[in-house]
Amino acid sequence: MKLFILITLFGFSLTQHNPHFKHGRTTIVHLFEWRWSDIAAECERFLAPKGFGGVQISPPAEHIVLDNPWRPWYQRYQQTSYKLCSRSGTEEQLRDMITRCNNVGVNIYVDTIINHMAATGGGEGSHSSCGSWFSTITRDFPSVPYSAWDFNGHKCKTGSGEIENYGDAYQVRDCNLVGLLDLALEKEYVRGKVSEYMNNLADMGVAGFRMDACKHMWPGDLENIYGRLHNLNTKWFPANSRPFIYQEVIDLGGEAISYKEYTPLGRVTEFKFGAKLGYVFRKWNGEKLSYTKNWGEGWGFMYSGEAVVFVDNHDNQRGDGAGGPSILTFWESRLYKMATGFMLAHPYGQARVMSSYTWDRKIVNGHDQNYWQGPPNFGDGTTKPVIINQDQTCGNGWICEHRWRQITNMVQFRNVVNGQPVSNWWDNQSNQVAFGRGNRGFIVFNNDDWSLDLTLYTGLPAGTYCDVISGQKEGSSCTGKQIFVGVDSRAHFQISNTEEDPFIAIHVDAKL
Ligand code: AAO
Repeated sequence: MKLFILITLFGFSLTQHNPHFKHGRTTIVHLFEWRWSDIAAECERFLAPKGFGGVQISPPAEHIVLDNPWRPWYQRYQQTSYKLCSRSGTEEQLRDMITRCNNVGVNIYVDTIINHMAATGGGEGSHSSCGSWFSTITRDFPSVPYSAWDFNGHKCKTGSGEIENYGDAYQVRDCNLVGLLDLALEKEYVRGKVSEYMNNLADMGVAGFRMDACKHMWPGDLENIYGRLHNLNTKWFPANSRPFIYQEVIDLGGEAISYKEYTPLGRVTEFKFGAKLGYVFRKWNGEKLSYTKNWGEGWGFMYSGEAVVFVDNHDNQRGDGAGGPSILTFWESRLYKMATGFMLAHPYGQARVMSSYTWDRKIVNGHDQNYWQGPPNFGDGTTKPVIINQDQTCGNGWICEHRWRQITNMVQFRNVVNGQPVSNWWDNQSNQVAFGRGNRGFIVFNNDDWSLDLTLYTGLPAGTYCDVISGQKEGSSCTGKQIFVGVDSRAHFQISNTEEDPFIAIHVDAKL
């Protein structure tokens, strides 16, 4: 019996918690709404050389095309079939991207929508990305095919057919989420179709799946579907590798459904992480950076090995999908870089970096009127390519946070210190903190309104190190600050509160 429990715990479920990174890499970047051909190029020219572990891609399946509002990003969360042509490109381009990214050791994780199809208001016709006909009126999606039988209508007990109360687990799982036609995942036929879709992607070489809207699916249905998935393609992954599964469950507490129902099946998005981190760096609600001494489980987060963490995601960076006003985004770049630096320096959770595009932000009464705006496009709705400027930042409206030097270099920091515990913690009981990761790296933050000027024990071997925030190591010199670690492992740090980036990070791979 004990052996059986051990096998189920470690043999089956925990394998789906493993992202299968290569070459000691540690971090996922969400290239939100990028075209497949741009992602392929980015894997080769930037992500692999800089040490990114993988990319979360936007949903690749056929989706509705909406006119009102005009081509919103969220049309991709309303699928009309499992054909692989989307706003990001064709099936051939998708396959080419997966191959090229795998060939340089960068994994692909697919944003996967199996809870629902398009929404009730979607009408009928062929306004979908591969031109497939569908009807949300009669609930017909002949290109799958699904028909009315395959949806949950009858099971939902609310008058509107919608989720009306998040305190009722049955409504949340059996009714429509914002009008999205809810699939009957207990049906053998539906389970077969969604797993066929996922297996098609697994066979093409993806490393795993970001499972959308898991709160709205019964864990038993998910367990059944995950159990049908093929192992990863052995062209790029060791035999018997299970797909990495990370499930979107928004659990800030106070609802009927707990993240705990999902962690045995795969990892889960920890939404408390970004919300709390926002409070800490904004110094709202009396929060202080020094309170992060027990960051992680000590703050009521799920177990580190179960969590996927992020400062912001594609929903809450626009003010939706949980997190609230504390969420930091590229719009507040100074605090955002610090918060992302903190996430990447700290060992808690599987980190995901957001990479965004800009939109005409217009906040009225706390709501962004242009929440819906799709990626940079040519006016006819086709997505503009990502262009790379002289200074390695992106153009054409793409923000590319992952290319900001401070963030890229912290992704490398995380690789260099991987496996090392937090060590040599120091704080001033306010908003100045420092900590190391064993004898591999050390970071110092000053989020107070006064300067930091002191000598700290780093745990690092003696030598001259390049700060990877103000610059980096290039050849045999530093382009930014230099930090001298003495034979006693102590070093002097000076950070003015008025600096562009009031933090310093050093690691053994950036030693002269
Ligand atoms: C669009 C329109 C809708 C329209 C619909 C159909 O916006 O008005 O009815 O089309 O025509 C995306 C977009 C949606 C879009 C949809 C379909 O975000 O705007 O709808 O595509 O095109 C819930 C779910 C969660 C979901 C989140 C957005 O639980 O799974 O809503 N996220 C994923 C994706 C997302 C996508 C979908 C799912 C659908 O990441 O991009 O939608 O595929 C509470 C609950 C949460 C709930 C939020 C809703 O959160 O706990 O479970 O998330 O409410 O905002 C405090 C609370 C916190 C609460 C939060 C509310 O912080 O503590 O618990 O407030 O913000």
